[in-house]
Amino acid sequence: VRGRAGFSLALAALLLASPLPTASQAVVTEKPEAPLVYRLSRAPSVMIANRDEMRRLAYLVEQRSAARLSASSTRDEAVRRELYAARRTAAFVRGDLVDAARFDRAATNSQALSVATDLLIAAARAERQAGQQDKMAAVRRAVRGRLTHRGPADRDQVIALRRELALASSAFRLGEITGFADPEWRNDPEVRQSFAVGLMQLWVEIELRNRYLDTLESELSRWLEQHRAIGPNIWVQRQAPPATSPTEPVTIAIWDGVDAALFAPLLKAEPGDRPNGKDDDGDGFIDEAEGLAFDEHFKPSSGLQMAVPDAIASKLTDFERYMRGRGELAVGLDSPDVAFARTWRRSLSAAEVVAFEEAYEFYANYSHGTRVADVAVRGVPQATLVPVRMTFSSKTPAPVLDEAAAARFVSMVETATRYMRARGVRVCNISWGFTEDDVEHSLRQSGMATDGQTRATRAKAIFATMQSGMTRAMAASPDILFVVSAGNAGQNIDLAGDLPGTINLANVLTVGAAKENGKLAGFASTGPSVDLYALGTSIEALVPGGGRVLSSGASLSAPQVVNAAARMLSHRPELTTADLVRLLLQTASPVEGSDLLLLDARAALAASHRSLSQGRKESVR
Ligand SMILES: [Ca+2]
Ligand SMILES: [Ca+2]
Repeated sequence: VRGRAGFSLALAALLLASPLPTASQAVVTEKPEAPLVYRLSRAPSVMIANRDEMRRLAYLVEQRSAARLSASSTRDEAVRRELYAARRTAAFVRGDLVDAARFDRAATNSQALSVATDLLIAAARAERQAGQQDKMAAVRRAVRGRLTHRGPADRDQVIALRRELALASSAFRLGEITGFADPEWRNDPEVRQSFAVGLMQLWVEIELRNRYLDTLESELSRWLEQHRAIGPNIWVQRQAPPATSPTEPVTIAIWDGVDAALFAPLLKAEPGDRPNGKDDDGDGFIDEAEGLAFDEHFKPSSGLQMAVPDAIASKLTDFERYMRGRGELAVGLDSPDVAFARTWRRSLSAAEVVAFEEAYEFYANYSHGTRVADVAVRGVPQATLVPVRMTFSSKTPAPVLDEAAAARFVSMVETATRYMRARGVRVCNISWGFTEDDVEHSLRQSGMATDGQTRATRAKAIFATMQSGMTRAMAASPDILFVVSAGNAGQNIDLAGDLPGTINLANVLTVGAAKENGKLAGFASTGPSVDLYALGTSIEALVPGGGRVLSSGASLSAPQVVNAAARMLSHRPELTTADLVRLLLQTASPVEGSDLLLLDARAALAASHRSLSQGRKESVR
């Protein structure tokens, strides 16, 4: 179970960067097919050093992906794009630049090549054709030439590629392979397509792209200098204005850890149960004075924020700065924090990667709820904040999601929702989630079931237990609107079976991430269960200690819907959950060139003022 603030852990680095989607919401839901698997005879770290082995893998991936693409005519758009993206990566490994270009177009559904593919092909061709002396000069000319064809519409791609290059290092990648991919392979040499593609992608990065690193990075920076204009931000006019009349109290739950000191005025301690690990007042909640807490095993715990391990404590400010640098890179900035992130990342040896990744993952999780809460409570002076701490593990392997963990999860969810009902919570933010695949992955990582079929069967049952338990708990809480983030895996959550994003109850809204211009964010997950979209890119938010960072992810889209609902309730506390859902959805609207249903907090608030006189009768739940 992971938070969703746009960070990635370990193997996420091995998962294919999602192809740039042009389509919006996928609507075709089809029966998931058996995953493509590959039996790797050697460890990933051995394979990556062997060109022939990698080529063999590339031919196999090409063959199977092509077969799958031709086997079915109606296909989920995201799945189709992913298969073409796999063929594109395999083509690079096979050394076929013509195929790489062809599959890139199919993967992005566009006549123009993606910037990353375009520049890599141009650089590789220029190097091949150049004489012995001036290879890099020829590469630079070719790259610059290609970039002259790019305009404002390509700005996001240029920024994304530049960010990737700024943090790129072959040593870091090799550290990820030995530290994360090898152990995974030792647990089961039969790996998924995403793993195989990830491995090929790292090969392309290390063997092909990184030789042009400095040239590519400086040319992209140069281009950005010449294209400073930022596109329209549609969210400004959708923002709810500051309250002009007195507001009513409203209680909001953040199902995550928060920095209590930062939100002290919004936390209301209830008497009776001090933090001592015991249920002093016998109400079934332990240490619940200001909020409830659960550890990474879903067991009751104490403290609104997870404890910082000693090894990380001295580095918290560095990781905050690193995160800030990454956030600034994501908007195309150059700054001292960007330089800090770049230098730190590139200075790491392969042996240091696992510790670094786990520590940064810890920081991302540790700061997650504080960022989410900050977005949720802005401009709601009468908010009471009820934190229910989740603890996301940053260790590899994370605690296993087996049958016992599923039972604890269900118990946690029951206790947490009962607590929220007891505290009078009206809106609850859930910026986390997981899929059946995550359960399968957890069993695999823990070496719990080595046989693939057994593992899949167990994962299905474990996931079903968690899903039905959570559905039950939410259904029993009709006065609470649960706002769930759709996630950042760039997948159709209905095909992936995401929990709790695909729980379709009347009091659950699932929110996906859109960009400043109102189009789908590149990482955004979609699917029929996604009810609406809100801004999910480059949002400035508080981190523990009071600093601010820019970060992206559907984790920060969900609290904007929470905020809108809280603003509505702070004017009209008598609105029911059904009223909130109806008004939020009725007022949400696409912008031109998009068919996403986009949150319009201003319109929703205005409609909630109007709705009372006419809306009372129809809003009976
Ligand atoms: Ca108690
Ligand atoms: Ca106690």
